[in-house]
Parts: sequence; structure tokens; C-alpha cells
Amino acid sequence: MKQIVYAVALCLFTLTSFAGNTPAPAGAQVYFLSPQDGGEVTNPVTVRFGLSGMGVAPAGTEKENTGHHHLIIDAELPDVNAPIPSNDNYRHFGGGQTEVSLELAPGQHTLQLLVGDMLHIPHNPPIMSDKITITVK
Ligand SMILES: [Cu+2]
Repeated sequence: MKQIVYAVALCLFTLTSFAGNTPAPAGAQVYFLSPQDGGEVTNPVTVRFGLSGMGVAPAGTEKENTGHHHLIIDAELPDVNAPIPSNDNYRHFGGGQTEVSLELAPGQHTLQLLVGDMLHIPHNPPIMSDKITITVK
């Protein structure tokens, strides 16, 4: 009997280790305050991040119901079970910033917001905005 309890405990531990994403606070939402989907904008493009149902905290801060913003530019959603890549297409705002001023090439661009936890890993389920399209004149 003891062995069965031990085996079950080990299984549960293994499962929770793999499903390690920080749970998303119920009802948390991330969205663009600006620009608007379909909007025509000029450089510099000010992108303002909206967040409700949770708080913003700098990367590395262990505090429940918080995260920091990531802006995905002209790219797809990354693997939501791994740290979000960091490059020109996946921008981290680990200081707790809630807006950014961008210089974008003229033409169409897509933008999407994705919240990451203290380790830059999306929550479970991931807290992400709709992907919007803007045109830079
Ligand atoms: Cu990050």
C-alpha cells in the first residue's frame, strides 16, 4: 500500500513538473490601448499595453497574479510552454513598462501582446491579445 501511495505521489509530482506554467489569474486580459486594429499610423508608433485582472511586475519578481508584457512584431505566437524568445520580433518589457515607441518600416505590420511570468514563460492558459494589423505610412 505504501508503495502505491509513493508511486501515485511520484506521478503527480512528475505531472506538475511538466505542466509548470504559472496559472493565469481568472479573467486576466491583455489588449492594445493603441494603436487600433486596422489603424494607419506614422513613426514613431506608440504602442500602449492594457492589462486587467492582474498586475504588472518586473521580470524576476516572484509575486502572485503578476507578469510582464511581451510584444510580438510580425511573428507568430511562440511555444507557450517555454521562455518567450528575445529578439526584434519578440520584445520583452521586463522592467514593467506598459508602452513603447517603435520605428517601423512603412507598410503592414502585425502586433500581438503576450504576458510572461517572472521567468518569461506564458501563463496557463496563455494571456494574449488578439493579433492586430496596422499600416505605417
Ligand atoms: Cu520577458
